[in-house]
Amino acid sequence: MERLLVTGGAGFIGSNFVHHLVDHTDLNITVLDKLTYAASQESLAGLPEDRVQLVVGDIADEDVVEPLVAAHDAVVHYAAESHNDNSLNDPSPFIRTNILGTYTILEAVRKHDKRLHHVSTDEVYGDLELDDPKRFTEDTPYNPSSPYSASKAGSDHLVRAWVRSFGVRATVSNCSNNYGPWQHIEKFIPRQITNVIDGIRPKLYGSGENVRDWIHADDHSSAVLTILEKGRIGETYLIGADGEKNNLEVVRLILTLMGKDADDFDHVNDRAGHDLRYAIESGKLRQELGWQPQFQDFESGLANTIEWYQTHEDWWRPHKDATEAKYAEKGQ
Ligand code: NAD
Ligand code: TDX
Repeated sequence: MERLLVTGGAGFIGSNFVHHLVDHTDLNITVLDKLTYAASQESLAGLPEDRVQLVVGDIADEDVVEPLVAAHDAVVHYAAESHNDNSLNDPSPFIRTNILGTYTILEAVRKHDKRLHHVSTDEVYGDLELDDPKRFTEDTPYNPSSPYSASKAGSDHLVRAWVRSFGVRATVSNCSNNYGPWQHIEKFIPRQITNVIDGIRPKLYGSGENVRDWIHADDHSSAVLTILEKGRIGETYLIGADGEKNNLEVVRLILTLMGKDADDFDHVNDRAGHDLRYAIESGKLRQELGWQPQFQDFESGLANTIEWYQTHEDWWRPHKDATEAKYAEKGQ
């Protein structure tokens, strides 16, 4: 494998993966990205031009996708509409990009017999009760709750069907909630960090008891590369780093790390259909493929992330007012 096509490589996690590839492989990388509101070309700045190329285009556009797939050895597919709250406001781009876009990629890899790794989310499994001792495994039945997670579930099913029906050489990974630098400030952790910087009280949906299983984006990237290199075709791997925390704990930690009173937050309107708890059992990936997360300590990973947002205000500031105005319309 010499040439890799990375869709959505200008987004939060895709760009982290491109940096990871530059540092840990000799691959030449083409990023295919539509540069939506969620993308950031700055996240790719400074990478070697002889190894990383950006093509601006839509994964649902067959005329763009097919020749690119033909010219590469494998595809790692990150491109998606990714934010649950946006999917509640307007599901249409989620259906188009996440379902039709994945279908377009699948038809191209089928035609040109290329290896595919499809990046997905633990949200396809729905949610767990707060007091349930179980975690998600590769055998958990699909039960998505939101338009976003349903569209990702649909994309996973398409990949599985193309493997079984057409012999497409694909793997799938379902990862838990990522945090780290370059995450759009619409998402929970960067929204609250930038609120505190601005002197705004962090905003917790509902009771704040909802649990997410946090993993640093660097660990997600190393897991995806491990699956690309060593994963068994047709298999699904769950990616997680034993990082379960409820939203209340995360907000209190952000406030404390930023030198504020831990109770200095507000409860706001809950998200419609808000999933209670996600939790990943990642034994298959660890035991079969030998992967281990590097960020074992959430508090220090979060402290680094806070520092990154404090020192990269130029990057997020232009998006802050519009992001908050959208939330304000819903009392969030
Ligand atoms: P993001 O929203 O930060 O980035 C998505 C990228 O995809 C952007 O650069 C955007 O421009 C691009 N894109 C969107 N529509 C496109 C289209 N039609 N054609 C080409 N490019 C398009 O998302 P993220 O948080 O980096 O998530 C990346 C992937 O990882 C997604 O598939 C998501 O479902 C999955 N995932 C995310 C998380 C998480 O916690 N953020 C967890 C598990 C899985
Ligand atoms: O202001 C907020 N207040 C709040 O309490 C926001 C933006 C969120 N929340 C809550 C909702 C969730 O319980 O925080 C939790 C995390 O919210 P998000 O950052 O929106 O993430 P989530 O909905 O859990 O989905 C994320 O993880 C799985 C990513 O956005 C998805 O792309 C990924 O698939």
